[in-house]
Amino acid sequence: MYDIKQWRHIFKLDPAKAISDHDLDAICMSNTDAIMIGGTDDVTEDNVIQLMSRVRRYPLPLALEISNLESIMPGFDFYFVPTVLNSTEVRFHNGLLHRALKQYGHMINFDELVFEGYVVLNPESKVSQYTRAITSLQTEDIEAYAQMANDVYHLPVLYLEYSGVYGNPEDVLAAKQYTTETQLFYGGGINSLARAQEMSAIADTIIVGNVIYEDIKQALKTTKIKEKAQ
Ligand code: 1GP
Repeated sequence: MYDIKQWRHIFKLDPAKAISDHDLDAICMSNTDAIMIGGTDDVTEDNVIQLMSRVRRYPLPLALEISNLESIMPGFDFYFVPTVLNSTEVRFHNGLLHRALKQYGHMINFDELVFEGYVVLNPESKVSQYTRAITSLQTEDIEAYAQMANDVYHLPVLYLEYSGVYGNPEDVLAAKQYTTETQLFYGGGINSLARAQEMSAIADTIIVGNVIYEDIKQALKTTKIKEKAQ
């Protein structure tokens, strides 16, 4: 069985975006640790199943990050269930989870489920608008969320989600001081090896998304963070 604690690099594929077989092959044959499928808009059963079946040909862990109940399906190694800690709406804390458990609770293998605390930090991002997150956070706020995840909720993962912009390394470092047990994910604006190196020196795991669709060569270079460690 795969151990997510060992993952240092994840490519996140958006099922609503087109990717050629050539680019998908390069991503899946790269040195990444895992592929995560997830997005905010237009995530459907149809486009998730299409992408899953294309990625499944490759021998690497595959996770679905749940964005809505309609696109949940069997066949993934892991299911990441976000709880948006700075959302103003209960449904993004536990409301959708409650609905999912009511509907599918009897058939869930909880060993495959990873409850993921999210702190959404880019006010311009779709995820921030969709979840009505309070993004005007000071370093102290981020530290408190990290403490909440690590010491109160005992979440396996805390995800600092800057989606679309590069975050502030000092804030990531502040969160890292508090996540002694919880695995710290960082995602947002990683579009070069230099940025990948900077954030992976702080966070436990980096998530690389948009650049896959914007500059595949730079995307692939971000996996070089793993070469030094090996
Ligand atoms: C998005 O955190 C991921 O959910 C990655 O962010 O798309 O900005 O790389 P980018």
